Amino acid sequence: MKLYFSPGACSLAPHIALHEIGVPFDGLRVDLKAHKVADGTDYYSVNPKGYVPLLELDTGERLTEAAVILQYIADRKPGTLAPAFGSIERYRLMEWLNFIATEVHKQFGPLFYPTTPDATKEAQKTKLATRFDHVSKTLAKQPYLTGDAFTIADAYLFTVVNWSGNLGIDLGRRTAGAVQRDRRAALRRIEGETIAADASHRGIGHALHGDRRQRRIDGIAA
Ligand SMILES: N[C@@H](CCC(=O)N[C@@H](CS)C(=O)NCC(=O)O)C(=O)O
Repeated sequence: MKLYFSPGACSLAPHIALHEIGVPFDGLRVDLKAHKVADGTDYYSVNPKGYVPLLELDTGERLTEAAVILQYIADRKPGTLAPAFGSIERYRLMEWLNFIATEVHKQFGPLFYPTTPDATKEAQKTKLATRFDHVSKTLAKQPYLTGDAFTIADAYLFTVVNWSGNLGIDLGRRTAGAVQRDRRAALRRIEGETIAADASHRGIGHALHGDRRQRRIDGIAA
């Protein structure tokens, strides 16, 4: 399989999922400003939608949309990152994936555009805070979004929370705590892998590359 990704973008979620299930894949880096793949290929010729992530299967078939790609990856190792297809637990997972995609992920966009008026940015932040409040209330009851086990929804949440950086969004204590925990887990699991480069310009990059003290705490040689 091939994953088309851009560092720190939402493609980080399927990147994490691929590492979690341990299937071999090639990561192809896309420059979203130039719309070029690292080898110079015009990215629109790969994905006419122009955005990442895109997963190319060994058959050559191409899948887009993060929530769908995540489920495809999870279903390569059933029972690992997603409950069985057709079960009510699977619908609960899909409910979270849709929530993160539409109520969280896409609400971040206007915060990154320099032309967005300040009043709109403030309104977006308030909306995001209410969404994170819902996440925090869930994480107060259970360690992961759907219960006791890490799933693709947690990988997706981790990725979008990673963008909140210095934007001044109220994540809620539980959400921030869970992301810290997943960051440490990610450190253990993905050390030295291509995903480190994917994460490098955001918060996890700090954990992966910069925070030697945390690396010692986690038992990873600095
Ligand atoms: N609906 C898509 C949205 C993906 C998306 O927003 N990707 C962003 C990075 S997080 C992107 O590639 N933006 C560049 C563009 O839209 O041209 C999905 O859920 O996968």
